[in-house]
Amino acid sequence: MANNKYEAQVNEFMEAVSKRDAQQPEFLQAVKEVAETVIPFIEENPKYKQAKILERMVEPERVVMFRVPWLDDNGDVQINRGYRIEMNSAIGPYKGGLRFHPSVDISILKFLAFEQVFKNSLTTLPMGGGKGGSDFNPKGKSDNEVMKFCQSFMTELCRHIGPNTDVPAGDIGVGGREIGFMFGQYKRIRNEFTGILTGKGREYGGSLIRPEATGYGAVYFTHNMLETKGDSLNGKNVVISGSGNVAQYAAEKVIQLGGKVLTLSDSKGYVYDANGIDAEKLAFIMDLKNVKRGRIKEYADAYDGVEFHEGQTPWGTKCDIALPCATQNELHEEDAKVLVSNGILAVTEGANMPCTPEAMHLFEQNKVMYSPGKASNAGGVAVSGLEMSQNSLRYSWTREEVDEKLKNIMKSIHEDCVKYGKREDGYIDYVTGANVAGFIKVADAMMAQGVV
Ligand code: NDP
Ligand code: 2IT
Repeated sequence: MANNKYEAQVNEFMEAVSKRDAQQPEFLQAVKEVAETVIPFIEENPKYKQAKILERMVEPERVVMFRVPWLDDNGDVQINRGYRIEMNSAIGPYKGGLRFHPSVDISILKFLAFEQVFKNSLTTLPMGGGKGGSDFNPKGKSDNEVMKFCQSFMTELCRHIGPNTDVPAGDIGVGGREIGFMFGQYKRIRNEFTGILTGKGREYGGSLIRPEATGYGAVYFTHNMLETKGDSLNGKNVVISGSGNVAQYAAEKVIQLGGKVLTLSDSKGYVYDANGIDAEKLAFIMDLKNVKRGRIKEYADAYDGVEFHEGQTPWGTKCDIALPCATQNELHEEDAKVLVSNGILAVTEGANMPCTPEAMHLFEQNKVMYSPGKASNAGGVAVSGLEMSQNSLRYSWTREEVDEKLKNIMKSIHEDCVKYGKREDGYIDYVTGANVAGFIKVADAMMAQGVV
């Protein structure tokens, strides 16, 4: 990961970014990880240095911030803040999710938008990078309140997006329900049925496999990683965090490939099922989370032998593979130490930046296979890209066709990581591989388009 030869250049670059964006810790964290791995490449390819490509990439092309007023079920006025960060459009329209969570601020969205630029570049599809959302908390809100909020949010957002401009999708707190409400409002205001969001329902332009894509993609990527050692997921003990969209479908694919899912979690704690969460139990969890909008604790209440560990994350569980699929900075150095001492083989990020830099370095030092989210969770946005293609074609591909394309894209991302990240001793530095491969495509497009 870090290449000490160019430490001075990295420090100088980070000082400049930190000065401008001092109040944005998550953004600085994401930039630093990229700077440490990409600056050595830039130093050895000075054309990118002269054109100040990385300096331009850390400056969003546009940041939109707006008021979102709405009426709750009591008739009281509520005010939230909405955002869209249009980070980079060198290789395609801005593309990336919307997050509705009380923690949402400029720092979190800029980190996500920055990561998205590299991730989208890796997918092989023509998508720039963006991210948006709101500090709105959907938890405990009625469907009517969520609809009111989504309509107000889209009333402003619709001025800034379009099928050739910016195409948002879901992220934390934004799933099929929210996308539907926002799509309806866009269509109503603009009188236009067009693919301005991805993750839509099947009946109105959504792609098959989009709900599954991030989780499935992360597991396909894990399979590709294990394959480099002649190994597979079959019989492996897998610890997953989160119990939302990404975690659920990661669990589904692990089960299908013969692995044993021991845990899932939410912000209140984790459940441990020593017998493994099988397909039938996962169906219960999907209904609990997606239909009843319940808490993961209720899984432990419903099944014998399942433990609920309140207020804890699942990383203390002995396992072969860890899939952090909840949120940023959810796996710390202490957790990494425990995983390593328990003999972990691979850590694949389903979430964006779930491992802290210290945890990441510990995995690297111990030669644990470790993949950053921008490589291993790119399946979601990749199928979003395929949804955009299908919308443009006014056509839809079958489940098998989309799944096959997803598998091929994850394989291609893995190959790119190996190409730019394999060391002389054979260790694959997926962080460097993903950052450098993602950088080159965007950088070359920016060079070709002049100083814009
Ligand atoms: P969901 O909203 O469906 O689920 C989020 C899950 O993470 C929930 O279980 C939630 O628990 C938990 N969680 C959220 N915030 C926290 C927190 N601060 N501390 C502990 N747990 C938390 O989101 P997704 O599954 O879509 O997203 C999960 C991660 O994957 C995010 O990092 C997202 O950026 C990333 N991602 C998502 C993609 C997608 O296509 N959806 C694509 C690529 C990456 P609780 O209910 O208690 O809040
Ligand atoms: O972080 C991500 O890649 C996403 N939330 C999905 C973005 C998308 O446009 O599908």
